[in-house]
Amino acid sequence: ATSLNWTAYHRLDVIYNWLDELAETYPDLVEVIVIGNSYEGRLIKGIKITFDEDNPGIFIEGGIHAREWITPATVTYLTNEILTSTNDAFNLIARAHNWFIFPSTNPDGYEYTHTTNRMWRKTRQPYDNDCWGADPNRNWDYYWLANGGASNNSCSETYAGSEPFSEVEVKALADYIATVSDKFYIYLSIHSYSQLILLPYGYTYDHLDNYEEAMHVGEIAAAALARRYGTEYIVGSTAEAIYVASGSSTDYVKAIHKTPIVYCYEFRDTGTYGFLLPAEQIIPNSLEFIDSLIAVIGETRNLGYPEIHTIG
Ligand code: 0X9
Ligand code: ZN
Repeated sequence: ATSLNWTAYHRLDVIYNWLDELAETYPDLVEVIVIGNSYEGRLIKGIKITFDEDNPGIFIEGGIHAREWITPATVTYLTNEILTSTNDAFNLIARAHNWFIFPSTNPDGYEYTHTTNRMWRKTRQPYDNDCWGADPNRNWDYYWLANGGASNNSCSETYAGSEPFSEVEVKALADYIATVSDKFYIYLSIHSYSQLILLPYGYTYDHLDNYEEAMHVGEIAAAALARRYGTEYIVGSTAEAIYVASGSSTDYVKAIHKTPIVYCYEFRDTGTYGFLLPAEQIIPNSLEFIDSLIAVIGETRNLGYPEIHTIG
């Protein structure tokens, strides 16, 4: 039997053991995917849920920033719903897709936030000046270190790394994505906090070719999210809505793999608790997120996806 709860935040081994249990419980659907090892030797583990080989896929990247604990928690909640929900409408949508789900893509950083420094963000590779880690959301090989959207100082919270893909966790994720990029049409990079749905690009103020369409889908998603509890998300192009961020996963996936639907979510809240979001909010955050995801899927389908890939 599988067991996890969403009334507390969990250590990495608890999450990983649960993924293993899912594969044992649902051997025909769930495959554990180990894409590599972290700098400190931990597995980078996710799952693929395959309902039908021909289904369009959705890729979900959680926990790239270590301290954003709500993201692995919510991503695992979604995973559980995909496999166990008794809601017929959600089941239909879930089973019409395949799912690539990585709840914790920065495992060294995540464990460090549990053992040593709750506010750690980066990876844990040692760099110069007695500083550790690069920002794994500034380390991707697309406009790396461009336009002031990252730092070349190893002590900075937004250190881009010594070169693109200097972080083994990021390289492993990018390499895995390359092997399956033709199997998914939605890529979501999950962060906290600020309650935002962000479109590429982050490295430039330039808009996507299909900016209007991507904004429209984002607005539909934010409206669906708000209908559950009134939680307000703002939708926008990353550089405009927050700040220039270069070398991020979403810019890379959009530009290199031409994935039609790419968003960065910034989950609850807007600063009352910030990264220290109480665990009582895991389930409400998850329920409203799932509402928004259903809306993204539905509206992209209305626009002719995944058959036609035109957002670029
Ligand atoms: O700065 C970041 O990496 C993200 N904000 S956070 O507070 N979670 O660190 C925003 C990244 C958004 N940009 C792109 N995904 N391009
Ligand atoms: Zn983040």
